Amino acid sequence: MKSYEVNFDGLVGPTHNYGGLSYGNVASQSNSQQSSNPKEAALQGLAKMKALMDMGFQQGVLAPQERPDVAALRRLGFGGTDAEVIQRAAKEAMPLLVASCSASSMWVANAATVSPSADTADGRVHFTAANLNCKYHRSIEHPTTSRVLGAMFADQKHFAHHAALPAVAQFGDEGAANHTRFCREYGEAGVEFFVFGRSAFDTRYPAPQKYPARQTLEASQAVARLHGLKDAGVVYAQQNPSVIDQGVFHNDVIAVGNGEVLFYHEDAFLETEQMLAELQSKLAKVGGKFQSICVPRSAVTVEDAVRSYLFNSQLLSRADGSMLLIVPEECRGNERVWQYLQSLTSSGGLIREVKVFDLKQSMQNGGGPACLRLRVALNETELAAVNPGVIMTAPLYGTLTEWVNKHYRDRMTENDLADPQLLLECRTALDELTQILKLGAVYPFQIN
Ligand code: SUG
Repeated sequence: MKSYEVNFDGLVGPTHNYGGLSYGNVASQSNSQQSSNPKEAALQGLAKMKALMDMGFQQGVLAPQERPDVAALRRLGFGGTDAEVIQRAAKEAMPLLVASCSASSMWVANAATVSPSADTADGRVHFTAANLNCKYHRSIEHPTTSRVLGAMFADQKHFAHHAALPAVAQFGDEGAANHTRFCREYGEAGVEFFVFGRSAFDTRYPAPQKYPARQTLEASQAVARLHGLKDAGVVYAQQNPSVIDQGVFHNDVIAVGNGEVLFYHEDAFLETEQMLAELQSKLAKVGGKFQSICVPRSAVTVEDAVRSYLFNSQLLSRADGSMLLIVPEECRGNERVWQYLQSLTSSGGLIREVKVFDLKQSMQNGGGPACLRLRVALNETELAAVNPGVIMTAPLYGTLTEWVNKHYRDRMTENDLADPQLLLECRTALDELTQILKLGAVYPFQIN
């Protein structure tokens, strides 16, 4: 049976703004308080989805969340009508209003960890929504994420959904941003690679000194257990704490893998040789031939990687067996990175082509091409069981572009977030979106 890697991209929500909310994420911090353009952000994301679909890749779309999150503000003690809740928060605790307005759910690599059916004990595709416990504005995403994923992958014969892990830092889970899967064919058993930043319970593991390590070993192990993965098909590795301290807040900022290939920076991991040997031997047991491409620090520094998001690229398999790298425009803007990419594609290796996308609106908050997509490997039967409303087609692209142009503002600052009219605009837009994507009622304002 045929199998595919389907990329579900997060549609940028209408409140996209630069809140400076993510300590440890250099771009989020340095663009704090700048004016954003939600319309441009959403159109940039849609253009990437359309381009990948036009190249023949399977592409889907994942809906944004209800923001401002009035229910979250109510839980923090702001009362009155919805408009009063927003006005009070704006007056008394602006940072909380900003957090409740974040469009951060666009970075769907953090929405969940997904294990394909070929790896799991019950032969279903398993999803665990990420608790995103490290940042308040992200920790409020998972209940809606679970409802949206449930509406997209509803058929219980093929899909199993797990609630987010306990909401404490010891089980900090950032989803697929720290998870990669190696395999020969998407429909065959593979090796799932979990990268953690620290251990919550075992003091032998070092931890970063400056910035938080968002993902714990214990969270990764819990997800592997929930999904029914075999020990023989799992590899755990620790991220190098010193790169976390340089702004590598997720593993997907310093490494990306696909098929049998891992593309990574020399400084990405601790115990790299041991980790590569384990990946090689476990993949060999399921018939695969592991290959790694190490980018040396002499060619690209960690700082270059963080600025350009070279590794936050999408590594895609083409029909002829070669690979394509989807990178953000910032890679072309960095001389060393661009030079490296030229030499990589002309070296006769597996990665033959680089395609550049303008995702500046998302990049300014630390989200590149890979952050914007959740990968779900599906066989033909499973793909047919996905809610067809969320699969990208030329007509859906047209409808969503029109929808964005109709509902989105082209400028967003803190003052705009305090405007109660924005809440009404967003709810009107999202209500229409759930009809376009055939999701049913998934937002708090639709179900309460
Ligand atoms: O969690 N930025 C996100 C970026 C997530 C990128 N995802 C991956 N690497 N997979 C984060 O730090 C910034 C929001 C703000 O500052 O307004 C933010 O949440």
